[in-house]
This record gives sequence, C-alpha cells and structure tokens, in this order.
Amino acid sequence: MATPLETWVNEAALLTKPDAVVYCDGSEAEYQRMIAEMLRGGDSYALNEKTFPNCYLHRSSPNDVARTEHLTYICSSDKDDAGPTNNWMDPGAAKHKVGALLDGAMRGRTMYVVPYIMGPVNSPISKVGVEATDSPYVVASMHIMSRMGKVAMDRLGTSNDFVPGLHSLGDLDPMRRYILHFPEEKLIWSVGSGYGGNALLGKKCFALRIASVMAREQGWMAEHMLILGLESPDGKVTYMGAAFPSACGKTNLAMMVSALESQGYRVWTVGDDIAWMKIGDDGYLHAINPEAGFFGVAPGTGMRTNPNVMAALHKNTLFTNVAMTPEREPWWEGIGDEPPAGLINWKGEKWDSSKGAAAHPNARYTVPAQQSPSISPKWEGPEGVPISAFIFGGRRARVAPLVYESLDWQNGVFIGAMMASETTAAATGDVGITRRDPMAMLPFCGYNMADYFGHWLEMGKKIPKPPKIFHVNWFRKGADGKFLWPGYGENVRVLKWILERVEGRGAAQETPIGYVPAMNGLTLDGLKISDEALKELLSVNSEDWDAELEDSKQFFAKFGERLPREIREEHEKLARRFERVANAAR
Ligand code: SAT
Ligand code: MN
Repeated sequence: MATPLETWVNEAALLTKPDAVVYCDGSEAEYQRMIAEMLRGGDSYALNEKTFPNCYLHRSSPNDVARTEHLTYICSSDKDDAGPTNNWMDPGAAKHKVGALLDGAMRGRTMYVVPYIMGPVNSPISKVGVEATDSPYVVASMHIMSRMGKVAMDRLGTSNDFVPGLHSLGDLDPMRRYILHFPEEKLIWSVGSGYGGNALLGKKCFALRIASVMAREQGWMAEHMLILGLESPDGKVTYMGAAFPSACGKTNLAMMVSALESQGYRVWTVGDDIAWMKIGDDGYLHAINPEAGFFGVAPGTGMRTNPNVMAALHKNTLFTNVAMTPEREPWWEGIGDEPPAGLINWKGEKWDSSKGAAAHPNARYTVPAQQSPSISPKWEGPEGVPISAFIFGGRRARVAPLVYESLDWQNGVFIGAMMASETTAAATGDVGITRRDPMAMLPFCGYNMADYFGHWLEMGKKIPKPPKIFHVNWFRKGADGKFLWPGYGENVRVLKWILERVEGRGAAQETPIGYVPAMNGLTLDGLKISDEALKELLSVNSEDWDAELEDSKQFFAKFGERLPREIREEHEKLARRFERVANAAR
C-alpha cells in the first residue's frame, strides 16, 4: 500500500506531469548533482575554488528577486479567517485557478521530492514537511536551510503528519505567480517564482504562515524572531527572541560580535529568522530554530557589520544575485572595499557606476548555520532554549526610543501589535515607507491578525515564567538626518540593559510608553556619544506619539469587532498616560 507521502507525491505528479520523480536523500553526492544541474542550466557559476571552496553564484530571473506579498494568499474557507491584512482566495477557486497553471508545469523537468525536518532532528518541537519542486536551486538551498532527505524520511515513516508543499517554477512570469496557503488542510502551493521566501517552502510558508495556524490550534508560538544567548561575566547565558521586519538586521544582531567582550559579555547565535516555542516543564517558553542555515541579505554585510557571517561565507555557500570579481569572488555594496575593475553585476553584465548597484539590494547568501563562529552549543538541543526576553523592533527615523520595556505582558503584546517599520528591499514594492507590521508578522501570519493578538494574550496567561517584553530602535535619526546610535556590535549595550531588567536591576525611568533607561542606565564606557544625542535617543516626544496613536488607531480599526478588547484598552491607556503628562506640564 502506498504511504500518505507516496499518495500525495503521486497526485502532485499526476497534476504537474514531470518526466521523472526523484526522492531526495540529503547526501553530499546529491547536493553536488543539484549543483551540476544548476551549472548546466547556465544561470549558476562556480566561484574561486581556492578562496571560496564549494561556493556558487546563482543569478535569478531579473523579475524574481524578492518576496511578492501581493501574490501571496491565505485560502481559508471563510474570508474573515484570513483577516484584513492578508490576500484571500476561496480554497476551491484557488485550486481551480492555480491548478490550471500547475497542470503540466513540470513537463520536460524532474520533480524532486524533498522530505525535510523543521527543527533539530530529535526535538519534540520539530515538524516534518515535504516539498515537491522542479528547481535544482531550491533542492540545493533546502540542503543548507533544513535537515532533509533520509533523516526526515526516518522521522516521518508511514505517518501522515507532514505539511505538503508543491512548488513549480512555471514560466517565472509574475503575471502567473501565486504563493498559496491552505491553513485548514495545512497545504502549500507555489508557482512562478524561484526566490527564497516564495520557493523554499519550509521557511516563510510552512515555518511561519502554516505553523502560526498550528501554533494557535495547539497552544504554542511560531514567530518571525531571531534567537540569541547573551553570556554574562559569570558564564550564565540568557536567551532572547527578537522580532524585526525582513532586512532590519536580525541576522547581524543574532551573530553580533559584542563590543563588551572584554567585560565578559558575548552573544551566541541560536537562530536568525524564525522561532518555534513551546512551554517547557520548567515554566519557561522554550525556543528552537526550525532552520539549519542562514538566508541573509548580502549588501551591507562586511567585517564591520557582521564579522561572524563573513568568516562563515568562505565555504559551502550559495550566493544569489551578488556581483562577481574577475577572480570569481563574490562582491556586494558594503562588503568593505571599493568595487574592483572588471566587476560583473548581478545580471551578468560588465559593471560600471552608471549601472547602479552591482549586487541586487536583496542579494542573498545561503550558508550552513554551524559555520558561524558564534553558533550556540545549544542550537540543536532538542529541548530548545528558555526565553527570558522578547524584543520587538523596527526601522524608525523618529518616534521610538533606543529601547523601552513594557509595563507588563498585555502592554507588551500591545507594543508588538503597534510595531511599525520603514519598508526594505526584501519585498517587492516601495522602499522606505512606514507601515504597521505587528510582531514583524504582517506578511507571515497565516490567519486573522486580530485572532493572532488574541493568541498572544492567551499565551501570557499560560506561560508560568513569561519573557519580559521590550522594544528597540537602532535607526533613530537626529535633526541632521544622521543615525544617533552606532548599532552593530554596540547594540550589546542595549542587550545588557535588557538582561539587567530581566534580573530586576538596570536603572530606568518610567514614561507613558514604558520603562526607558535612566541617563546613567546604559553601559557606555568606550563609546563616544554626546549627552545630547543620548537624551534624544531616549526621549519620548508626545507630538510624535500623538501621530503614532492616531495612525495605529486607524490600523486597529481595520479589524473591527474582532480586535481583542485588551488591545483597545491598552491604546486608550497609552493615550491617557500622555494626557496626564501634558496636564502636569501645564
Ligand atoms: O525572502 S525571505 O522571506 O526568505 C527572507 C525575508 O524576507 O525575511
Ligand atoms: Mn525574515
């Protein structure tokens, strides 16, 4: 008898009609076969085998370089279950429409069946997915980003407990591109794109959109969060989860080389993008990183911003849409040196400055996580790491101070729900516009975000030792338009304050938005920052916050009656705290 996996694969093959079906085993030999296939395809290149052994450059189709949120759908039977922030299609209509695009889409191609585990092989928090794809680049990327092949087959056995995902490149035409999620069936369909977040279905599609639905049904959390451990001088490691929108520095923060290393503060990386969390027997929320690799933004990455990842990228790395030097080494803006003569840009053209950026702004590296010198010894522990703090953050030139702590869990959930950030190149669309992005999950929540806020509020009641909730903003600018805070390795000073607050220490001042460090609260020795800059960084400007209250009110209004009462209450309470301050000043 066919197993549930075989039954699904047979149906997928009947629809897409590939010339051959290959079950992947996850071996090194298989990885090399995929690379050979990519090189034959003509859109991939071997890099310098001396300085970048086993590294390759892949060039995508120029119209397929980022996630396409406007082509991403949640297909629940009831439109309201997708909510006002998701695109919605009726599941039957979606299958009819996109089924027509998938019909025969793999003719002349091979269907690779990739069984994979999201999470450490033996963790009870991990889950199995299966992706059927006609892209060797996707298979090679899944080799790096997940534990796949035999290990996943062994875990799955004959069970039906897996999330299926069908992916075809189709003709790569954005007019025929759809990324569909069926939350009731726990199924993913993706056609017309080979780009990471659209095509590596274990990542955003499963580990966030489908998993967020499962997490709510089953009482756990699937979040767009990095996971890091901050080691203090006594050797104790405190774990934190941090949610920032795509391309706001999650990878750099997770892999930070601490500016306070000489004082005994060091950062360990558990994950850089996604956290799955369950309540452990000790009462803490325990987090695993469902991924096995980092899919990071290359431009802006250099020895100054992320030396750990730079050290990791010299072997076994797949680069996408970066530029290439005449020595066949990868190059991008911000790598730390001037563009060399004879540079080839991401489109494969001879580059000169009239051609704009040489690497695409959303060019990426895909690298095994274990290659980072900062990888935590606990990163594959089946029990996950206990989380003591959640950090929300965005890219805000104004409004949000460097760091503040919520008054309590409910207030913290409200702070997460209010989150906003200036948009980046990680998604197609305008860059630099401020948009609301609650918990950095706006593009990744597989159900109505009002219910998602409700789930957060519920979890707060269930977790015996809940993380404290903070908000940070590394991107605040002064009147001269320059960043007030140096960022990168210096961010450890903020993490240290967070650690102290978790331990009931750390000097703070109470403001209407929560606890902000006192002027002497942050450890600033060895850093050149003026008192005026510090004051501005920590200031809470009531005019900015009035605008913030108004804008967020309009955002919350979208959810109508479904918005949890607690969120509305917190909004009113925040407005009242500002009124009180204004009255006192009068
Ligand atoms: O492109 S991905 O969605 O995989 C990465 C990101 O945008 O966070
Ligand atoms: Mn992300």
